[in-house]
Amino acid sequence: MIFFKQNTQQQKESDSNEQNESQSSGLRSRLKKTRRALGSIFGTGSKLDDNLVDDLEDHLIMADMGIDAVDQIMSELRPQVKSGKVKSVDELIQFVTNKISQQLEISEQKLVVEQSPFVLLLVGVNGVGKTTTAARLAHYYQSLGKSVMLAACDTFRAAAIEQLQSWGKKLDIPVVAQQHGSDAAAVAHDAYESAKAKNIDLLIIDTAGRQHTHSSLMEQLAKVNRVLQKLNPQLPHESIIVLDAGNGQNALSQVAHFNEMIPLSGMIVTKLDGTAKGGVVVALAKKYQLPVRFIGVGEAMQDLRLFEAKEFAQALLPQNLAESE
Ligand SMILES: Nc1nc2c(ncn2[C@@H]2O[C@H](COP(=O)(O)OP(=O)(O)OP(=O)(O)O)[C@@H](O)[C@H]2O)c(=O)[nH]1
Ligand SMILES: [Mg+2]
Repeated sequence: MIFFKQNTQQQKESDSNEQNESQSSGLRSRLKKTRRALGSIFGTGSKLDDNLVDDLEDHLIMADMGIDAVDQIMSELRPQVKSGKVKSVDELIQFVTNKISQQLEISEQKLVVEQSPFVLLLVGVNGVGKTTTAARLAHYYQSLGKSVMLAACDTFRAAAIEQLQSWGKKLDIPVVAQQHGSDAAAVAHDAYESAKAKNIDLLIIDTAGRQHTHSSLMEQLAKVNRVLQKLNPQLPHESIIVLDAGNGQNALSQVAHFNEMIPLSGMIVTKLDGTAKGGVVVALAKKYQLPVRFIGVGEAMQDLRLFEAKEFAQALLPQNLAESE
């Protein structure tokens, strides 16, 4: 049994529809690799029979949706097909889309940045998009009128500090940093003190990419967490694991490994534009029930988007036979 940090602010907000309206255009095109892979089973003139249902099951698994989620969908779908309640390919698509959406709903919880400074820690394995995500989050909250500060706690990889500083310059956001090789926990400490002194609303902490087998780096992460908690037991207010959708099922074990070191309160799934494994978001929601705070669907600043279950489910599957590509 895995226990996650409870974030008391995890209510859905009534304005989420409004925000999703502006971001929904384009999500379908960004998820087209996964949708094409799933849609490949629906050829022109394909009809609803046992073969098609079996094919669908295989393709949902290949999209990394995970056995548990797929089993649940199929166990509900098969009786509906048998009894004739689902009687066409289009109805099957609608049924499956709704089931996927229901499974994702638990993870549709918008991050509420309330306390000040609100401390958001980003963690994850190498190259998943943590630093880019830190910059995009900074930009997003800046555009909502929040003052933001970045903390360069990746003191491990060469040029990581400069990478964050360059984002800071572009966005006109202060970056707290020390030299390469310094103690990441000390940087986090200084950054929090500085954010407090400067009345910053949001402090985003970028950390080094690490594999769970790298015990000293994992221990360093636990230390960052401990040092923050000494400053204020509520810190960090949000600990987000950044996951590359292209890692498929491996993303699931990454969540478990990182959560052993620091209690996670949210996930961000990136690179959904570059993979046919977009179903992994469903597997993650099903297994961990953690909020998916944002999704990454491209390399541009605005390609970090709020996660909305229904919109995501509708983008994963062709929405009718005519549309299948
Ligand atoms: N296509 C695409 N690329 C992305 C997305 N998110 C991040 N990237 C790219 O992924 C690459 C790695 O991003 P970084 O932010 O440096 O990753 P990181 O996790 O900080 O890497 P380390 O610090 O080395 O562990 C960059 O080229 C980003 O532009 C996304 O949603 N889609
Ligand atoms: Mg980085």
